[in-house]
Amino acid sequence: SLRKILIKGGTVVNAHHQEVADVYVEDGIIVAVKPNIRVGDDDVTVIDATGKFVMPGGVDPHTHLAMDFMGTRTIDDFFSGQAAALAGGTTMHIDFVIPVNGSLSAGYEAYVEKAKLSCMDYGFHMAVTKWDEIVAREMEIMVKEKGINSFKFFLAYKGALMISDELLLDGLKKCKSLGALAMVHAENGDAVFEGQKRMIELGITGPEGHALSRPPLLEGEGTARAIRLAGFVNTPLYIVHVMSIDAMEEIARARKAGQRVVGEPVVSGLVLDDSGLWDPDFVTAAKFVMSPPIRASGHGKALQAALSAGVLQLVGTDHCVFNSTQKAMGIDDFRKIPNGVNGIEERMHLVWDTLVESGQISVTDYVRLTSTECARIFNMYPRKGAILVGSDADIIILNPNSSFEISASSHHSRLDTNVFEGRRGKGKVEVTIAGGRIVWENDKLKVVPGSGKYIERPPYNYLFDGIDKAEGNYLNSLRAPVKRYKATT
Ligand code: DUC
Ligand code: ZN
Ligand code: ZN
Ligand code: ZN
Repeated sequence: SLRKILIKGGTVVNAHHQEVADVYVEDGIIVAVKPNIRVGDDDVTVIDATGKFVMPGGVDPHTHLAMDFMGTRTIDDFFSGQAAALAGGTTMHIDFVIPVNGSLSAGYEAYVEKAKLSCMDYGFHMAVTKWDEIVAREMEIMVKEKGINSFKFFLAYKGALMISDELLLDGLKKCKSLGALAMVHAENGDAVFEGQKRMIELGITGPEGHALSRPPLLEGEGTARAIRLAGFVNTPLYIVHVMSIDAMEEIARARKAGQRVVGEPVVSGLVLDDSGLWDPDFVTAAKFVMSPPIRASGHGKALQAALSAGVLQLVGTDHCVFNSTQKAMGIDDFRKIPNGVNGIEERMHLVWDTLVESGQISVTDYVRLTSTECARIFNMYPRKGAILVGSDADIIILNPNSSFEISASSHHSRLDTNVFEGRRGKGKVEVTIAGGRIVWENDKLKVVPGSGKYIERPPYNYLFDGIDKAEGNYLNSLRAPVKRYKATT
């Protein structure tokens, strides 16, 4: 029989519009959105959403589940990480496939295996960490056959994932020819390496050395360089984890000049500051280590303002979690602390409390920043990111009068710490519906490994529309070569 859910009386919110309406779901698809829906059957699950917001489930553009990194593996896999996501109102994420010895197809196969545990829908981005004819050909296969339309290039992690400007240019050109979106981790890896050495020489071996070794100016440099090289190739660019004013201002400048650049802050960068890195307790300090680093107070506020002003377009998490014992790999040397913090479970609550509850953005903006814009950019809209007839039934019900509190003792991730420990706020996700199933209700999870689907993302991105004819395009300002005549005597 059909799985039927009727959500009554809530305020249905999309990125463009909100109104009081009912939402009716059959077998994982939204089949009606209008006031006063009546369904005759008695096998319908009815949920009263009066006084609450009914919104598209969160879509997290940036996660690392079951990733092998810095000599260990993240402790949230595709099951535990997604279960945590669902408990926090996120119903889909896009994870980064890391190549195996530079091979994209080997990386892809490994992630297909890892994702078999999935309990919600997911997509893949692909990292590109070396360059040759095989990699170029594999990129094409990923786009044309595997539903991956976004590739990430690391300007940091020297000696591991880092690429040269030459490779970046090759990658940008390849992305452009495939209609795929290029993404960058924008920090100057050579300078970071130098900064790390300097800290160790100064005897600063603790977690605070992490922040001191890679200051905002190196993120500004990486961001500016990537933006300018993307401008030179004339292809759109997506900057992941924008953590600093320095990077944000580069994005603002480029966007103002008409360049197609997207900036993604992450929830840790929006709401935290770097003071935790100076905590005298190593475990407490090490849990804040991620790259680019969480910045001094002031950066987060500026990133919030940039989001509300439209300079930045969507919020991710970079959820990439390591337990205290894993973080302790770097007890004598911050360079060995596995980089990463949590956020997949907390993003929807913290963005609501920080931006909506404080009055910085509207409820429709909230939906755009946490769901719709991600679905649009990565070509899943309106299947994802909308409460419309025909969309997937990935729906949350948020009670603006209820409150949340964050703690490692109650979260659903496998992580034994929480970078947002003790935070509380208004606005709680009371119900999560994923793929037409109620998976989170009354503070209880009902999740089934293997129930999540892979979402293919064909190579369309609206950021490419008319790009080669757009004004301000460097290539369009090229003029015909000067005709020169040989002197005759
Ligand atoms: N930064 C992190 O903190 N973790 C994973 C990779 C990255 O760039
Ligand atoms: Zn309407
Ligand atoms: Zn990164
Ligand atoms: Zn990341």
